[in-house]
Formats: sequence, C-alpha cells, structure tokens
Amino acid sequence: MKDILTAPFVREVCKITDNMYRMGWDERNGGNLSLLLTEEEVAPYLDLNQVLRTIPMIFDASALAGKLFLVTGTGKYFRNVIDDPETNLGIIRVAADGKAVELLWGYKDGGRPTSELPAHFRTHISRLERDPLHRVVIHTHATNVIAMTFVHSLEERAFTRTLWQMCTECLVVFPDGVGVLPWMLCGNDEIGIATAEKMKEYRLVVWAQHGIFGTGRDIDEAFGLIETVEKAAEIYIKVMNSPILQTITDEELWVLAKAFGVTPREGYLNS
Ligand code: 2HA
Ligand code: ZN
Repeated sequence: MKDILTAPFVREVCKITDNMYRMGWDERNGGNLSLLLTEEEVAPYLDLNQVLRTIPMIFDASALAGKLFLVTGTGKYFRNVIDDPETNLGIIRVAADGKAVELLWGYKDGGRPTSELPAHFRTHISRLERDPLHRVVIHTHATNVIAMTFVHSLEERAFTRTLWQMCTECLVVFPDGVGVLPWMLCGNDEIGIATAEKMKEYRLVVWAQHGIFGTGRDIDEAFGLIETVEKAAEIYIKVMNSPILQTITDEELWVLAKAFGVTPREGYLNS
C-alpha cells in the first residue's frame, strides 16, 4: 500500500484548508469540506474492506450508499489539517442502508465527520442529479459574504444582480447566480434539506449571517466560485456607503454573457 499522506486528494485538501484559514474565513472550527472519491483513487492507499468504526447518522443517505468521501472532522480546525491530516480528516463510506458511515481512515482521536454532514450529503445528492461529474462541497465563513447578508436584501435575484455588478468576471463565473437562505439553526438536517433544495438550482448557497456553500467538479471549481462571490461581496461592502457614479449596466452584462458564451439565469437581467 502507498502512504495515504502522499495521495493527491489528501495533499489537495490539506492545501485548500490551509489556504482558506489564511483567507481569514475559517476561524476556530469554522468551515467544512467533503470530497467524493472513487474506489480506484483510494484503493492504492487503503484496504477498502477494513472498516475501523461505524458511525451512525441522523438522516438517511441511501442515495449515496457505497460512495466514498474525504470529509473534515467535527470540531476540527482548518488551521490544523495540514499538520495532522489523520486526526482532522476522515475517509468514510456510506453504509448500504444509508443510515451510517464506515470509517476507513482518519478521525484518529475518535472524531467524527463534520456537524454539517447532512447539508454536505444532501447537497451531493442534489448536485449529482444535476451533474454526474459533481464531486466537491465546501462550506466556509467568507467574511464579506456574511457582512453583505446584514445590509443587502436576501432576495436571490437582487443579491445575485448586485454581485454580478461588482466585478466583470462574476457573471461569467456564476451565470446561474446564488441561492440564499435566511438565518437558520445550523448543524441539523433541517438546514441540510433547505440547502439541498437550493442546490437543485444553484452551485452556490449563502447562509445569511453564517457563510456560504460552494460546489463543483473539483476543489478548484468549488473554491473558485466561493472566492469570486467573496471578492464581489468585498467590493460591495467597500462601495456601499459611497455615491455610485457608474456600475455595470444590464446591457453591458448581456454583452459580456454573449462574448463569453454564458446564459444568465432566466429573468435575472432586464432585457
Ligand atoms: O463546522 O462551520 O457550520 C463548523 C461550522 C458549522
Ligand atoms: Zn459554518
């Protein structure tokens, strides 16, 4: 067996969690990440028949039965992942009945997957229905996104339009816009269900006064979506109290969409 600490998927998760900590988004145990893995990817590093522990779940994930995920641990700090992946990360397989996960590696100190596992797993189910190549869910406490949810309407069209207007690349990066949930209690199945419902339509969902969920086919895509929204939100926070002399008009956004071959979410731009 090869050393799992050298596996590209472990290396990549170490790097991205460290990076997000340094962005200032993942204070203490804030944020969590899950990455769908194939058996072929994992088999060179782990005996797939060797289950270390079985961990019960609070909801039924049978739609993901047999699937493997690399998931950050509950209560663990993104800051610490890079120095001790085996304690702060775990590789789990969803049990056949969907009501538990089987631990194959990690959570060395007796830990468990993130408290937001319902939101992650339910989001994976929603996104896989939309895109069979979907693989990644990242949740983080992106600072300016959170700030924006205090001072901007949470209505999705309005929220998305403001982000699109803040920098030119936004419409190109997320023409499908962002879903927004009002403040809700986190760490339970209710917010998981609400998030997954939005994820049927969006790759990004903002949790008001809490943070953001981003998804994608790989870590670059999920992180890239989040950092682009965060950048736009930062610009919004910087300019919101100044007299606006010019912005990007809807006409210009249409020109941009045509030039880059993207389709803005129906009805979000005025024609
Ligand atoms: O894992 O971010 O939403 C800590 C959180 C909860
Ligand atoms: Zn959070």
